[in-house]
Amino acid sequence: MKLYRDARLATLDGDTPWGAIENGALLVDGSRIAWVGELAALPAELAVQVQEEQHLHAAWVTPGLIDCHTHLVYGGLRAKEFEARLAGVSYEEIARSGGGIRSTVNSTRQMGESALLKSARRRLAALKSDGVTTLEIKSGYGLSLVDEARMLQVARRLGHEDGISVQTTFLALHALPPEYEGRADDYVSDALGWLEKLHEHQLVDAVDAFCERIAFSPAQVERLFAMARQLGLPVKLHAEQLSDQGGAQLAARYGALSCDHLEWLSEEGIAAMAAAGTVAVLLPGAFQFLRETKLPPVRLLREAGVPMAVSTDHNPGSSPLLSLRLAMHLACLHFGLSPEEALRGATVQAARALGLADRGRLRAGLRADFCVWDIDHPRELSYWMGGALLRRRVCAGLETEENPHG
Ligand code: DI6
Ligand code: FE
Repeated sequence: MKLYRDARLATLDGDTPWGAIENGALLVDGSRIAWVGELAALPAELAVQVQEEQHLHAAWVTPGLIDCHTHLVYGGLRAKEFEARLAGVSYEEIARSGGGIRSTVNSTRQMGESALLKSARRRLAALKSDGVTTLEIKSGYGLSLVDEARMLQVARRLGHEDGISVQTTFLALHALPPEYEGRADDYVSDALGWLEKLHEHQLVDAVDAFCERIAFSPAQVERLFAMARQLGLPVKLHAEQLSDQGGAQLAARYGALSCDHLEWLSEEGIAAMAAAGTVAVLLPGAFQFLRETKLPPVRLLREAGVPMAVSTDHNPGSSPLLSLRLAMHLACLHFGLSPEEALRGATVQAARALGLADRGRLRAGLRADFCVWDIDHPRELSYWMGGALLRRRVCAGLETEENPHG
């Protein structure tokens, strides 16, 4: 076993601030944490099993960061659209005139698996170099069986590479592709068939949809959720991002893992999420990049006891954000999270949003996913706007080499 010692641990376990442990040690057995605590308390029967010691010189250690909502795999960019928006055109106008998600669909359909893999891997490297050890990747820029399958294959392949764990999500109900213009219900019917096939090939860990005026109606989303339930797949929803569609209540009725965005979330939606144990995933990158002004009801969510996760929503149209730490910073600044809530949001609550019980904290028995940081206090993770703070990153017990800052 490998002992990481002389650490300051932000375990995020228990009720103490940050779950902090001074003079801490972390014992790793293969891919798992075998023991966490004050070094002086390490049981003798474990101490004799230590084969290797790493001194961390009082550096802070946190759980590995978890990015629970990304659209990392896609072709093309939307920087021109960004310019148009700066000149006054709205995101919804761009979407309605055939740009937006559809333009990314065009580019994605033209790219083969290896080109998609290469471009996504570059973006993934940025997220990893800032502490991400688990991320979710959605489909939703293919919008046909073969193109959605290719996106999910790429996500799976990234997940088989060392130093990262990937959860895949089927998001065919993201936008209506041009060949189905005026036939949204037929598209939904076809997408249900694709879901069955992709699930058979074990390409799908969860099911998501974009419930919005410019996307799919609650009734259409419900057909998808009913199929997901039949297949035993968990659901989540892009809900109340640009308007209140009652998506949160619908998702909660299906026991959704999470509802994401939530700027227009109603009090009924909050109550439904609280009752169902659904996580609220806050996406301040999209809020900022779209220059939204309507804030998600963070205070009410907090009062209702709804867990709040924080994620990048990385995508080319509404959140070209490649740092989960910067998302934490933006969640504090725009949405009023405390730095500790933001860190818990990108670890403990993000794990919950993915339905993963084996990570998100530093605790014996969980995966050995953790980060060693160049900081004097964990609040700095939400304070700095960028910077190279990560010293070491361990994923499933494996220390990966890609970080140049060590
Ligand atoms: N909401 C979003 O913010 C992203 N997808 C979604 O359903 C935007 C995706 C894009 O503009 O490409
Ligand atoms: Fe999204």
